[in-house]
Amino acid sequence: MGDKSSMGKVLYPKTSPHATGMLQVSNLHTIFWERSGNPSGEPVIVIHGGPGGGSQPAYRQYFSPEKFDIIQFDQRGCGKSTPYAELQENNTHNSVADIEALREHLGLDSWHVFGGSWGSTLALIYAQNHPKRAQSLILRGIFMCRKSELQWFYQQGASHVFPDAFEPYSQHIPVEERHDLITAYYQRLTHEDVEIRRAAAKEWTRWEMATSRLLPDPEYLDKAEDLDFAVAFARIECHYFINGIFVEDGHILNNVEKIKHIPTTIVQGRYDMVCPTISAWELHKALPESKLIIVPDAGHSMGEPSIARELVNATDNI
Ligand code: STX
Repeated sequence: MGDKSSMGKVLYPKTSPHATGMLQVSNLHTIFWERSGNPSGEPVIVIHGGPGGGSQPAYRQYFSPEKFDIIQFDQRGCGKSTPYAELQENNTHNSVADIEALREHLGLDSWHVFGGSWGSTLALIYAQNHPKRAQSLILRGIFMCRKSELQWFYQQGASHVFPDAFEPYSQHIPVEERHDLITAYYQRLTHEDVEIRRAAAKEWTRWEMATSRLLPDPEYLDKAEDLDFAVAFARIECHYFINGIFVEDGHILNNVEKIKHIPTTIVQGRYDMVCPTISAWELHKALPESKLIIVPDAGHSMGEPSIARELVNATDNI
């Protein structure tokens, strides 16, 4: 596909991790981490999306393997972290603490922080809590997880642009519950019947995959068919969202002063339906020294060539 060959030109070659590990972060949770690139390069922590999306081998390819010591991990309950899809003790505060625990475990003093979508949410909250630890922020598809953003994507807004993809997502829920789809999905994603959980996870995940790119990619849609991925992704996302990500609405902008001094680059696809450009714009306005790049021909995904090009450009020029 055209997409893939142009991604090949944009990204660094595939690499493998030179170290991996499991870090116990509580009595219940253990998180998977990996390290690739140059062990004495500039450290960068890659924060994945969802929450519940997991780390990906391709995320390494956004960084020069000579320049960077590339670290990624699976947040609680997803990827290779255990227990799988666990919601107990799984919240934003624990995730921030896990990033600190990993930094200390690896013996690093500070690092660059890279994250897209929910990865941008968590990167921002992490930096606000530990501003001395974040040398820079590279953020993509800004998601501040406010009620307005959740309403837009999971209830009404994106539905006006993608009514076809929205139909199976909304119709999975009986009419009398459709006024609050996040709550209706939460009930099903946490249901005792595994088949009910899996069916809901598939529709929830399909909706997000179908809307993540300017030009649809069938392979990306198949992620929703991978129920091991979909169950963790949908359950963990929905759990965080029904709890307002465990902070007050507007938390990131309310605390923006704390990160004003950190060099910040924001890469945002103009036609991002999952995390519309208004959030990137508001963040940029609140961080006047940040660099905002609005990519004219892209949606939400970092797998889109024009987004990838800007991200690689940003990491090359850190
Ligand atoms: N969730 C947005 C998000 O963080 C509202 C996200 N969307 N898709 C992903 O993450 C994956 C790429 C991890 C599947």
